[in-house]
Amino acid sequence: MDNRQQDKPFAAWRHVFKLDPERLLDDDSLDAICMSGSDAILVGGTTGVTYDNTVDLMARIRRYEVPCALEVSTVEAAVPGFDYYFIPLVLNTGAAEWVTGRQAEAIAQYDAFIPWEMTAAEGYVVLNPNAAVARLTEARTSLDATEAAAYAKLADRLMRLPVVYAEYSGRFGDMELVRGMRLAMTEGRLFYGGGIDGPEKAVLAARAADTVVVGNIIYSDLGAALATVQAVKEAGPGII
Ligand code: 1GP
Repeated sequence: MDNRQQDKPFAAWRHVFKLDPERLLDDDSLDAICMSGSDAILVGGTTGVTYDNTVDLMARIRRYEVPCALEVSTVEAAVPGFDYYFIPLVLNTGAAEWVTGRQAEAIAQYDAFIPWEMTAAEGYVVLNPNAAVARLTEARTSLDATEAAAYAKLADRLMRLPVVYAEYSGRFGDMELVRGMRLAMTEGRLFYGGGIDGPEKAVLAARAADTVVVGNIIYSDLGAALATVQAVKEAGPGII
C-alpha cells in the first residue's frame, strides 16, 4: 500500500460493492456480497433513499464483519451506526446547491450529530449524461480528458478532498480519461464507478483508479458481480 492517508479506513480499499437501499436483495445474495472478500460495502443511491430503507439495509449488513459506509446524499437518510460516512460534493455542476449548498444547510441543522472523525468528502465528477445523478445535479458531463484531470487536481490539490469519484454510473467509462484523473492526483484516492459488468472491466478499472466500485450488476448477475472481487485483487496495486 502507498503511504497516502494511512489513517483513513478507505486508504486500502481496492474493491467496493455499492448497495442501493431502494433495491431489493434477498438474504442469500446479500450473504454472498458481504462474504465475498470485497473491502467494503458502500450504501447509497440517487433516488428513493429513505431513513427506513437505509436502516433496514444497514441492519442486514451489520451481521457481517465487512466495513460498511454510507454515502449521505440526503440528510433525511443520515442513519447512525455505519463505520464511515461520505458526503458527496458534485464538482462539475453549475448548481451550487450540489457543491456546498445542501451540505452547509445540513451542517447548520445537524452539526452536533455529525461524527466528524469518521466523515469525509467525496468530490464527484459525473461523466455519464444519462445517469440519474447527472440529470438531478445538472452536471456538465461532456468533459475531455484535460478538463476531467483539472477537476481531479482541483479537488486533490486545492480543495484537499480525500476522495475523488469518477462517476459513470450505468455505463463503462473512458479508462484513459480516468487514468489521467488519477495521475493528476497526489494525495487523495480516486474511486471509479460505472458499468462494471464482470471481471474484465473490473481489471481495466483497477488499472486506472485506486478503488473500483461495483453497483448495478449485483442486481442482475450476482455471479458476475462476485467475480469482480478476485479480479480486482489479482490486478495488483493499480498505477500507484
Ligand atoms: C454507482 O458508481 C456506482 O454510483 C457504480 O456504478 O451501478 O454502473 O456499477 P454501476
